[in-house]
Amino acid sequence: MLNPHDFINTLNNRGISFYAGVPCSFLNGPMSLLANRENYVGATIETDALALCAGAWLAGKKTAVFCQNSGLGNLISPLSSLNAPFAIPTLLVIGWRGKPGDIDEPQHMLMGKTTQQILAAMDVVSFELPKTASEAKHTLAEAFALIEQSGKSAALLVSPETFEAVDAATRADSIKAATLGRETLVKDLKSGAYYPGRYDVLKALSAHMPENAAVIATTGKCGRELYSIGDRNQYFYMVGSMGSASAIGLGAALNTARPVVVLDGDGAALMRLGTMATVGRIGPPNLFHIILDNQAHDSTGGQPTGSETIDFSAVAAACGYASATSCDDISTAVDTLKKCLAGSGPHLLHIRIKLGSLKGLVRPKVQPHEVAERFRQFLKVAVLAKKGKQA
Ligand SMILES: Cc1ncc(C[n+]2csc(CCOP(=O)(O)OP(=O)(O)O)c2C)c(N)n1
Repeated sequence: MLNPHDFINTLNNRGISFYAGVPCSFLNGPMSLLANRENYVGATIETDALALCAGAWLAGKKTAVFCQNSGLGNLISPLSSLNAPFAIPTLLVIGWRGKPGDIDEPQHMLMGKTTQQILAAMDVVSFELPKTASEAKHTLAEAFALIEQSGKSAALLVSPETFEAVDAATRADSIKAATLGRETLVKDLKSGAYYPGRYDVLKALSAHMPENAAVIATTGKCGRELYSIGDRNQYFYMVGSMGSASAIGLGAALNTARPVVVLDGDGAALMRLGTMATVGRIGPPNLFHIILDNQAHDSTGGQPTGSETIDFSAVAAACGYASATSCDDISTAVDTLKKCLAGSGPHLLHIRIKLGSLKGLVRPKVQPHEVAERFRQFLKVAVLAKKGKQA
């Protein structure tokens, strides 16, 4: 396995002096180290990570983007229409989920199979990063030679267990350093030590979730915890497609008479903050958007999202949501759920939660296509009811 410190040092010695990225659990070691560097920007979406690096390159830096191949789609626009026409190179370090031959989750299989072809189609030469230091050194030399000679980008594809883990103390220091010294913009919230856990919040909300409500749970551990609390036909557990929960919720809410509850993460909400503008502008009365804010990408190892400076309620209000509430306790969250579902939305609830998830967390045993089908059946009944009322 590769030592994350040595890997970052090698990149620095090769002249890389600006980094940006969105986390991947396969890259947890080096990304935890980068999190506290001044020359690293944790972007909300891969598109921005690449564009940030393009800006830094124009300002004279050599750059590297760290991300997961599930975000490769988000790189296509800048790769094809920014990096290519302007001949702006970068080093892409990409966690290779769903690599052929590896056992991985269903949402990674198609992208895993096509990652190399997609990169090749974008004129990016990719290298598989070996797991031994001497071989990795050789591959890095090849990738850097290619970037220097061709002026094009190159990608290092990183398999699971390529990097050694960074010890917990170093990781905690990195995360603390990344968030240190920034005043929270969210008013009237208690110390982080008292924040409830996501599991407890979900348990309380699901206990008060009306039978007629459709619920969309964001990518990562949120859906897995909701499933662990109790599987229901009206629960849509997202896998992949990070950031899309609120748009899926909006599409559903506009086409059903049922209340639609979106359980979002802070990282996911920030990845597609623009969706809040669309929700506010269109104003579906039956949409209730909940952001469970642990200030981190908990599902990929707890890398900071930077949400401590974001007042999601103020954003929702500015976008035109009918109501917006921030809290850090379960009873306010439950009261807000009851009140909001009784009134006309769209509503936002922003709840601060602590980092961490249920021990031994399982994945839903029901397959994604089955989740979609039963959710569809659940919404269908209400679609008919809505049509009937309108007629
Ligand atoms: C486009 C894309 N980029 C990255 C990932 C990898 N990924 C999966 S879950 C996750 C973290 C989500 O963070 P957040 O929304 O804050 O929820 P939390 O994990 O804290 O519950 C990341 C980065 C992904 N699935 N898709």
